[in-house]
Amino acid sequence: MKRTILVVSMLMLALAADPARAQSSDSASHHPGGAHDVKSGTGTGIVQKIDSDKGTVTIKHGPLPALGMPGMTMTFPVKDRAQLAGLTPLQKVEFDLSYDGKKFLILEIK
Ligand SMILES: [Cu+2]
Repeated sequence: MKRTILVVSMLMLALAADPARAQSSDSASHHPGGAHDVKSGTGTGIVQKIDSDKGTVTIKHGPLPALGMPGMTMTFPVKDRAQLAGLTPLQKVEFDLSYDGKKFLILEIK
């Protein structure tokens, strides 16, 4: 009798754990890299500094309401370092920015 209770409770634990695992792997396959959490927006600003070694650009940007950010100067990594090649300090730029909850990334800058 004791053994039956043990088996039943283990079975219930397994059933309780499984749907959560199935759900998270299902979500991962539909949204690779947690894409459903990524916010993005377009901004404009003035290039302050370009660091081609680090692959970053510092921009004095205007407000980015889509990302809840007021105007400020900040350094962004760019997705493709080749995009830094055409930039010069004090250049006015337009950029597409994404934010995955941890990190900002410039997808495109021109
Ligand atoms: Cu900012």
